[in-house]
Amino acid sequence: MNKKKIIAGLVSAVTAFSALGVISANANATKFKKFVKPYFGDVIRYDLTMDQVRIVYKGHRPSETYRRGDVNGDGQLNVTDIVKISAAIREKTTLNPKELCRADVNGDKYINEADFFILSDKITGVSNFNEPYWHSINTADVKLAIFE
Ligand SMILES: [Ca+2]
Ligand SMILES: [Ca+2]
Repeated sequence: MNKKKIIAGLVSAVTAFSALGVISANANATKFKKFVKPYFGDVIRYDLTMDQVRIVYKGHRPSETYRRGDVNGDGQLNVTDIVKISAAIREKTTLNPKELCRADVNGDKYINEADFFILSDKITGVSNFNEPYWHSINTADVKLAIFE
């Protein structure tokens, strides 16, 4: 996928997201206060490093390492991963345990629009995961609470 296509895809994802009112959710915070406890299967925890996420499982199952933000686990960071986060937030789909760990790009144990924007910025080269997050996010807008 070339950069133009990625950006075009991102623009359409962001447009779709805006159309559904998720981006402007600050004005409608109460609308997004529903918490969903996702199914985490055998996952005990996940640890973020600069560009990776390590998923730790119960028992003797070895831990696994993926690229941070690679929601679908194909080794690439692209618009497909953004769309999966967007769809999960809008409850168009659910994420499986591994996808949840890979989707929480800021490591705050929630999947929400912060992850969407941070991953968008990373993919388009606007910023890296370690840079301060500059979008205004109302944490009341959380959709998926993890490990609560
Ligand atoms: Ca991917
Ligand atoms: Ca998050």
